[in-house]
This record gives sequence, structure tokens and C-alpha cells, in this order.
Amino acid sequence: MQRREFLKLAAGAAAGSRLSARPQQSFLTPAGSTDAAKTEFTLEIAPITVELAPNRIISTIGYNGTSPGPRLRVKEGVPVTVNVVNKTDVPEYVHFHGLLIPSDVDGSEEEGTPPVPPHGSRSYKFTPTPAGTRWYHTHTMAMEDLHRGSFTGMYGFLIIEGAGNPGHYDQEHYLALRDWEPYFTNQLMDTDDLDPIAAQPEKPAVLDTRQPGLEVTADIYSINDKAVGAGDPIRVNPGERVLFHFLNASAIENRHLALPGHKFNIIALDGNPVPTPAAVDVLMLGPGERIDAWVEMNQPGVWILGAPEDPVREGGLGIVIEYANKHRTPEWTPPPKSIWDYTLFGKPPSLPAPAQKLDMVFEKVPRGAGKFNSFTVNGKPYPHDQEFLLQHGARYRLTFHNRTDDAHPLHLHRHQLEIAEIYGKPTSGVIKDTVVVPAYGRASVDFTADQPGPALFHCHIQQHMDFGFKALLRYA
Ligand SMILES: [Cu+2]
Repeated sequence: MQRREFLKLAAGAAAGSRLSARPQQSFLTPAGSTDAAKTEFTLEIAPITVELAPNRIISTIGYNGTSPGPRLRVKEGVPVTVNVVNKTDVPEYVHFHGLLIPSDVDGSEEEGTPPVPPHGSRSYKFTPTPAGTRWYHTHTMAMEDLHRGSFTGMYGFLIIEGAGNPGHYDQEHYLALRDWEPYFTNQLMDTDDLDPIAAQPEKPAVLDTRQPGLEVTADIYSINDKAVGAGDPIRVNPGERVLFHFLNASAIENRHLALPGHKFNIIALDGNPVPTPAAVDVLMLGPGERIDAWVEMNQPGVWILGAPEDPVREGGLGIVIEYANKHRTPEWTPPPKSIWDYTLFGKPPSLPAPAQKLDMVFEKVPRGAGKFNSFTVNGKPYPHDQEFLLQHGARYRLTFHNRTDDAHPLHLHRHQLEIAEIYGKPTSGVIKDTVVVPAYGRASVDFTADQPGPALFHCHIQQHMDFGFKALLRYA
């Protein structure tokens, strides 16, 4: 064989192997055999340290010595046992976020799940469903203690493998966004609240001008357990398709993410495939939200995948993407102006609206300097005995009226929410468990009441939930 022919063949084989490495497969299938689905897990809750960077080591509480904790991979419909060992001095709850499982194992005090006692243990047994990128995290209250609840490192990915989530890609990565060492502030710092997405139908004619109280913020960030540049880069080859599973595991703030010169092709939101996959320049994730998106690696270089806001990215929220044979200082360039919009991934509304309606009005009670703001749902503090009583089997349209000056990630346990209207736009087919409703915005979501037992609704910002932003839905 002539050497030239051999080279041609070799090139053909290389191209072929790249294609064959990208067969149609479930986007939840493990890339490597070490990550197989299991039916029993143990999570040990104990103090840990996390080395975000060589000069930045924090102490927190985590699962099995790390934060994020181990990735739990299970099969849809196959029963699992999660044994939780609590080596701390306080009761703990592990919540399985985005699953349709009974109240007594869902992992929230409000729903009646028994706690994992201090220096004791408890087993959660349930049948995981639905398939998708879920997660697990502590559900304890923190109140004024910023070293408790979801301010700690107690969280991890929970992947439920199913049959029907096709995708094709060359490698995949699980990336959780975090902030650390939170502190109180009197200033509202959320930049996403300024997104000029739409009219603000819930903006009161007369604004409450009382001095706001304390919010929580942070200046130290990471993706998984590393600040930008401190961990290994993600190494890619030109032409590869890389699937990312993003999770905002922050207790505090909505986050944006961009990768200069690349687009994110979004295939699932909160683990649920979207009806209209679409490409965007910038992602937005509220606390608790997940995005599954693939990126075609077609801009050779060394880039930062990170937060567009300079102080956040420079504070650690990023990871380096390094193309083969490129060695240079990672580059960042600001992304094109972009507005996050769930309806991009939806389809036109088709069915008539559910006959059963529920309304929730959210208001912030500003408490002034040095005090904690509180929140009300329908004008009342938690709990709400009468307002949210569900008829089993009925479909509901739940409308959120956000009469506050900040965006809130609203989460309903044990049910799936289909967005019906947001930013003044109707849509359908976008199924979520956590929906960010913009400042002074309104959104309607539809859900079927088919999960008997109490179901907790709350804002996924820990401070907001702890100071009143929650309600318990009950079945009649
Ligand atoms: Cu909130």
C-alpha cells in the first residue's frame, strides 16, 4: 500500500470513528462504565473542607466527604434505598428534587417526612420517576444561620435513566454552580432582575418605599468544587459535541452562563425534554433549576465557560474549555445581548385551560436595616390551611403573581408544572419543577393533582423560604 493511500484510509477511519462515537443514545446514558445505575446508596452527612483553589479552602457540611456529593444514578421504575447517616448535631432532611414520590420520603419537614436524627440514620426507599436530570439536597431551615440548610455543600446530582431521551454526543459533563461563604447585605444584587423581558403586570401603582431588610449574597463561587482555572480544564477536539448537565445549586441567586463563540443547544429543562430544542448564547438558571444542553466545539482556542458578570466569573464561577493542542491563557469575551425566555422551547398552546384555578400572590415585607425581610403568600404567613386544597385527579392552572422587586425560582414538590403563560406569552409543553418568575411578573403553570399527600411549594432561595415564602398544598 502506498503511504499516501494509507494516510487517506487512516484519515477516513479517524473520521469514521468520530462519527461512530456519536450514535443515537439516551442523553442520560453514562459515558463510561464506572457510572452504572445502582439500587442502594449511602450518604454520610459530616463536616468537610473543599479546596476551591490552592489559596481558597472552605469548611462546610457535605455528603460522603465531598461537595457536590456522589452522583446517584438510578433506573426509572426500579426501587432504590438511600441510607442517610447523620454525623452532625442537628436533624437533617434529604430532599429528592423533581421526583414524583410520596411525602414521607420526599424529604421535607412540612410534608411530614421524618428527619434523619442527629448522630442517627434513616433509610429513604422509593421508586424513582420520571427519567431526567434530577438532584438531591438538604431541606433543613437555615433562618439566620448561614452555615445551615442549602448554604452548605449538601447537594448532588441524581440521574434517573429512562428509555426515551435520545441524544448524540462525544462526551458529557455534570456542572453544578455554587456560591460559598454567604453573608448578609442590605443591597439587592441580582442582575437578572433587570432583564427587560416584558411588562411588569404585577407592579403595584404605589411602591412600598419602606427600607428593605437583609438579603444574602456571596463573592466566592465555583463550578462543582473548583473556582475557575483551579481544576482540570474540559479538553475537547474540534467538531466534538459535548453534552452539559447544568445545575444551579446556589441557595441565593439566579445565574447566567456563556461560552464565548459557542451556542448552547438546549434539549431539556429541569430534566424534561423540551418540545422545541433551540440554541441560545446565554443560559439562565434559578436556584434549583437544571439545563441539559449540548455544544458543538467549533471555535478552537482556550475559553472560559462562565458567568457573564465579571465579579461573579472572576470570583470563581467558570471552567476552562481547552481545545486539543491549544495552550494559552483562557479567554473571555462578553456574549451577545440575550434574554432568557422559557417560551423559546415551548410549542403553541393547544388544549383549553384547566377549569380549576389557584392563585398565589407574593409580597415582600421590608423590615428595615439589620432585620430580615419576610414574605407572604396571599397576604398571610405560612401555613395556609384553607387556600390550597386539591381534588385528586383534577388538573389545575396555578397563577403566580410576583408583587416583589426580585425574581423568584418557585418550586413545587412532587408534581410537574407545565408553563402555560409567562412574560405575557402563552406556551405549552415546557415541563418544569422550578420556574423563575421575573420581578413584578406573572406566570401560570398547569399541573395534575395526582400525588396524594401534602406537597410543599416554596421559593428556592433559602432565605425567602425560611422567612415565609412557602405554602403547603393538601389533598381534600
Ligand atoms: Cu425568592
